Amino acid sequence: MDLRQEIEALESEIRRLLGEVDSLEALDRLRVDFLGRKGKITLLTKRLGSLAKEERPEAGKAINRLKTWAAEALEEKMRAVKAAVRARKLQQERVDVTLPGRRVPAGREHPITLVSREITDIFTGMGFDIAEGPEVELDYYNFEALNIPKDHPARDMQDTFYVSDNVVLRTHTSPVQVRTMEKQRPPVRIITLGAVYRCDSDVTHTPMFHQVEGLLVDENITMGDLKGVLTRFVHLMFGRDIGVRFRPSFFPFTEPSAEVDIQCVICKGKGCRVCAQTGWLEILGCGMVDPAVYGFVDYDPEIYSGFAWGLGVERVAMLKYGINDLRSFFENDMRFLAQF
Ligand code: 2NL
Repeated sequence: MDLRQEIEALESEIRRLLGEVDSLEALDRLRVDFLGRKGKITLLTKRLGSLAKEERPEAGKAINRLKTWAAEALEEKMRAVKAAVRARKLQQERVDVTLPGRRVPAGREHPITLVSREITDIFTGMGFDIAEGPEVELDYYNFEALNIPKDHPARDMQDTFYVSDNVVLRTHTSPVQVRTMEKQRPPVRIITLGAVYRCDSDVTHTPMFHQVEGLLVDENITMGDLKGVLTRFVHLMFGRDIGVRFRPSFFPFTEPSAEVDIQCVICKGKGCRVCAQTGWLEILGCGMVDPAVYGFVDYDPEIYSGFAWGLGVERVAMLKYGINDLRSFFENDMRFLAQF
């Protein structure tokens, strides 16, 4: 083949190969194959020597043209491949900015939190302060100072979680009231709320539950004040049209003692399964503070009198929202919790 034909053959080979190239790596191999030190075009130059003298300038020019053309063609192809690679990358990394974001599932307040707040808001609205105290409590504050005798069944290992001989998990929030009276002279108007613990677990009892208790001590406080405050509470909590009754009862720390019933919120007093056909639901216990309790906190029962009450938050929440299974409060199923 003469040089001219070879130049033409190389040119068409390069054109063909350039058409097939689709990566920068393949393009670089092409450059080495044709324009490298041992490339096909470079090798052509070495053949000039074998030509007749008068043919050399013309052939040299032709090889240089091929070289320049090939370099430019490669350069141009490189720009095209780079653009294609970039376009491919952009397509792959495409972000649809119009897609809606992923929602972070928001937490909700637990129904026990909501009902506790509703109850405390009612009493703080009447002028009661909130008092706090430990959940791990001395036997003295949990039982002794509340006039609960040593042989009382509540003190049994079966009913109380003992931490040691004289330390228990509080079985009610009353010890907080004793501690407050110890520190503070009357008038005392406080409520306490929080977790309490009883060694009891079945369908209607959980070992931990929540109480709200209240205490009011001042001069000239009577059972009439107790009835007024607690009736007002029931009306704000369950509605003004709800019937309320006070029924005699017994607690070691109050005398006299009573239980407060409200008209059944389900059947409005007609009698149903929830109220066991009585038309009434027990909602809290209360009474005039027993003078024996004043003895422990050094209040003079000749000067001061007062009343106290306690209620279970889970029970109030069940009545208020018509929940029939106590265990729903402790399962933390979002389908239940999200409804309040
Ligand atoms: C109930 C009954 C009650 C009290 C709690 C109390 C506290 C002191 C003195 C006297 Cl420091 N009493 N608290 C009084 C009566 C009833 O709770 O059934 N709770 C769920």
